[in-house]
Amino acid sequence: MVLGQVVRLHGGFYFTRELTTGAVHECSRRGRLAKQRIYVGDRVLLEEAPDGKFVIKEVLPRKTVLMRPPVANVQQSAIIMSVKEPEPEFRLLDLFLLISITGNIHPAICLNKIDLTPADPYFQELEAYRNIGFRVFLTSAKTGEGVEDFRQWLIGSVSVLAGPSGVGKSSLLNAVHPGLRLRTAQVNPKTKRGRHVTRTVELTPLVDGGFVVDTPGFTNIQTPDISLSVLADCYPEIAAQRGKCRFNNCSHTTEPDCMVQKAVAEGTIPAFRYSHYVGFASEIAKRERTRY
Ligand SMILES: Nc1nc2c(ncn2[C@@H]2O[C@H](COP(=O)(O)OP(=O)(O)OP(=O)(O)O)[C@@H](O)[C@H]2O)c(=O)[nH]1
Ligand SMILES: [Mg+2]
Ligand SMILES: [Zn+2]
Repeated sequence: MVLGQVVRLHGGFYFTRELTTGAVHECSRRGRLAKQRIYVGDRVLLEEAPDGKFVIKEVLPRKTVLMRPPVANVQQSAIIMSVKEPEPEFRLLDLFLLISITGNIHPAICLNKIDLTPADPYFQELEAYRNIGFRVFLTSAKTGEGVEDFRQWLIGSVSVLAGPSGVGKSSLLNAVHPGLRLRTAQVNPKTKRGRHVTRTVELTPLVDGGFVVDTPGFTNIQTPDISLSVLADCYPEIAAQRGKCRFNNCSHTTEPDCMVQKAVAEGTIPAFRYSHYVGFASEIAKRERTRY
């Protein structure tokens, strides 16, 4: 038996890298595993059949799982937005943050394409994220500005790059790791949106150590299936008010004597983040009402 990690799925095969030698094998799965899904990032036990073909015998327990796109065992996520073409969507950023935090995947934020326009128009939002403890990178895959900081952050970890199509995820990885040659394409000149260039999920080794997963851009993701109290805990600025509201089970939306609503009114909790919270909370409440 050999320990390996799935790096790519293609044509019904699982391309798997041996952890010791780094050799990549095209593997099929053992029949008994037919019902179990295998993700990129999964650690698996391989066996070489007498005919020289490799078979996945067992999928080892996952430390983390990201569902959209399906990737197992990532440690950190870079949520990429661009300052322009397309413009940043902070609701989507908050949703990606939520998915990361609830999945135990350490997030960071990256605003790319700063050569197109300075990040200044988003100064308040970026400060808000920094103030609650998120790492924020400002990069240009085109000029290389900020790329070195981002590269340092990737070293030694298994990271996933997420974000809408066209923000420059693949371009940024090409800048981080020259020679990677991931496919990129211009955004649609009319809509300023990406063209969904990256179609596959692939785990790529970095020269300095660590792995990174480029992903297809997407925007239609659902609010994770969590409770209202977990949602509040995913917002550091809301979690900081825990236990201070009049009601123990305060949802921080309409209740009286709510310290969160008070902090929003006073401006200590950013209104844009809070409005996304209210939106997510209402989706979660609706889901809970229709569950039984
Ligand atoms: N000016 C400028 N253009 C950039 C930058 N980064 C990426 N681009 C351009 O933006 C377009 C989209 O880049 P991609 O890297 O394909 O974007 P992506 O996020 O991987 O998109 P999908 O694979 O569709 O999800 C390309 O034309 C890139 O050259 C940047 O920092 N500055
Ligand atoms: Mg791409
Ligand atoms: Zn409250």
